Amino acid sequence: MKEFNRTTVTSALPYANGPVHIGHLAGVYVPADIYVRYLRLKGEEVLFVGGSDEHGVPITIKAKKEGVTPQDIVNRYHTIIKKSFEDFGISFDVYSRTTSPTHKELASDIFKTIYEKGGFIEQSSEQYYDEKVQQFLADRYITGKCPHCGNENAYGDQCESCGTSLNPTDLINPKSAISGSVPVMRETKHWYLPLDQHEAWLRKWILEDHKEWKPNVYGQCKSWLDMGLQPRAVSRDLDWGIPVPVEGAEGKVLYVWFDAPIGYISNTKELLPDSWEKWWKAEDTRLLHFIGKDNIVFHCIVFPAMLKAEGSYILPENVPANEFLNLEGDKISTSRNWAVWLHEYLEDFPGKQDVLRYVLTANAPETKDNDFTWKDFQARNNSELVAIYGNFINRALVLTHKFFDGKVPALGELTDYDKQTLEEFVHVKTDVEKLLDNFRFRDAQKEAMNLARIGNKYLADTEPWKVAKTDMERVATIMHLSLQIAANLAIAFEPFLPFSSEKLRCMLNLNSFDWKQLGHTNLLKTGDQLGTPELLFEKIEDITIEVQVQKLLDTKKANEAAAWKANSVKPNISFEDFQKIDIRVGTVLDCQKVPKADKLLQFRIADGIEERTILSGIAAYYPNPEELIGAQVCFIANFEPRKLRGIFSEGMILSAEDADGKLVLIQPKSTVSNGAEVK
Ligand code: B3M
Ligand code: ZN
Repeated sequence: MKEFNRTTVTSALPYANGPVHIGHLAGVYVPADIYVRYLRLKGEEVLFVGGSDEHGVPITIKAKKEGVTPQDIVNRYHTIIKKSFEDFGISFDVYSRTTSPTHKELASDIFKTIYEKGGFIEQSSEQYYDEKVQQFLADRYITGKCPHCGNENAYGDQCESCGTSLNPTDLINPKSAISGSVPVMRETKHWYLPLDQHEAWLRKWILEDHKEWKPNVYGQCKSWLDMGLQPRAVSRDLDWGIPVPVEGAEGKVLYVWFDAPIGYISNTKELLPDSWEKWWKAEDTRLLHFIGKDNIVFHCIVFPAMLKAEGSYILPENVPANEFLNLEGDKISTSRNWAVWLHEYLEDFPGKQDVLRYVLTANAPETKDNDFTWKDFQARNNSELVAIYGNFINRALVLTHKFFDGKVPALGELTDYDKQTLEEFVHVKTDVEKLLDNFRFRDAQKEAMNLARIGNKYLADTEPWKVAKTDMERVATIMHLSLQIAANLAIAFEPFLPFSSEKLRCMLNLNSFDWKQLGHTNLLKTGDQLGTPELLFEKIEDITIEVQVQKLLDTKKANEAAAWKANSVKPNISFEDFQKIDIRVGTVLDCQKVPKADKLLQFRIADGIEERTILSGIAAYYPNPEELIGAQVCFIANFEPRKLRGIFSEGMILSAEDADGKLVLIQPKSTVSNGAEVK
């Protein structure tokens, strides 16, 4: 076993192209924060690094859509994200960004070092190029028809309709999303990290030396390694990013996944310009990456290969990646607005950061994807935080104020039941520790809650409010022990529920506490004066939850409507195409049902020259067809005549179809002459 003297904890750098939601918090930031707070309480040397990931194509696409610069976009979201993390008590030592000068310089330097050591290979390949705007096209900037499902708006990297991963060359009729023109193939040169050359040491390092990694992480690495590693391009033809710092690389930037993980290091350097290296280069530093499962390959294979190629950095000791959190049974999605956004949560539940932290940890997607539901949120708040933890603390404090003027009463003789209770709770420290050391945060939090359960049961069983009528000495002992348990709870819950622990610390008038004290019964001294009791948690009513559920239902409705609209938009046509259709106005001379065809109406139309018959499938929506006589309608005059039910139909009458399938005739608002052209 290696000996470590300090720990560098990183948590994935969120893309600064949108706010953060509960999925981010549950998968990465809350677990990382719990772990860091735990180490700090133990008095260990620890550094918690975060920051925003501000490069990459999606940011440029968003900027283009809004007509602003990518820098505007990242400035906006960096501020929002940073504030959300502060609001939720994610206790970063530094939260910076990958557009900082320190980062640009360090990422550049690391690239140069690897380059000079011969750690890259250069390769040319053919890629789509937009001649109109003279630019190579990132995969996301190419759209076309999906070869699998026929969706006309698939992207060069993925079809969002059927979910298939694509290469730009898979698309049928590819088009540049920038100019709309048809892209051409053009040769371009890029730098590749030859992962194949790193495969041997990576295999040993992960598969043999790190068998202790979580099964989901280890398993994913193993399957990547077993498939065989390929060289990966670390540069892109793009104008947003860090320029590739070698000659002949004009117009090329570092691939976002090359520069982003270096952000961990540069943010450390920005915070500690003189001592950053010990956090990244000293052999007695333990490096941990907290991430979501989609980032595993980058943190376990690509980034370590980069660091190894550079030569002077340590490698991660562990990468406790989580699976995903779903929301009410559906995948969280930024583009579909299917999320609980942290800034919105705080508007609706001010001061209730710990409730969300608690629920997200209780449901943490540690070993498999998990689901967040508002009902569960309410239940955990009301029947765990309020009914167990909050209730115990409230009773312990209120009774002490009532019977002993808020002073810690003296401990008398212990009964067997007291001793039994004490025995139960001295384990807590070891139990919680063991779980936290293994990144099992949900079970660790459960143990902390068990401590509150013990306290609650102790008060319920000993009933000091009854004993007070006969034996105040006994009440003193009960309250003394209860207060010690309360003080233990403040410590045990600090990593999980920092706001509540701080509140409790004030109520107990404790100066400070540390992890070592956990499991002891001398945290408060007889005669100590307590602070004013306040409620730690409050009940959440049904109506509050219904509002949240309704909000999601509204989102779902809006999404369905949007999908309906998007699906029905056909590929563009030219003006010439449009001119081929001859749409005219005519007056209905006669209109009746077609016998034995319940959908069809037979129209006799005055078309400006003569009369014609047209059949239309709208009978269901016009139950009294004779009422249409005299009305004007629009019809396609050059629609190929065809026979329906033995009747010759010469044209097509236009109607609009509503979201529910209902058809409504298209009619001019005021009378025009028959035969008038619609254009
Ligand atoms: N920004 C991806 C993500 O948010 C990426 C993580 C970078 S960590 C160096 O999923
Ligand atoms: Zn598809």
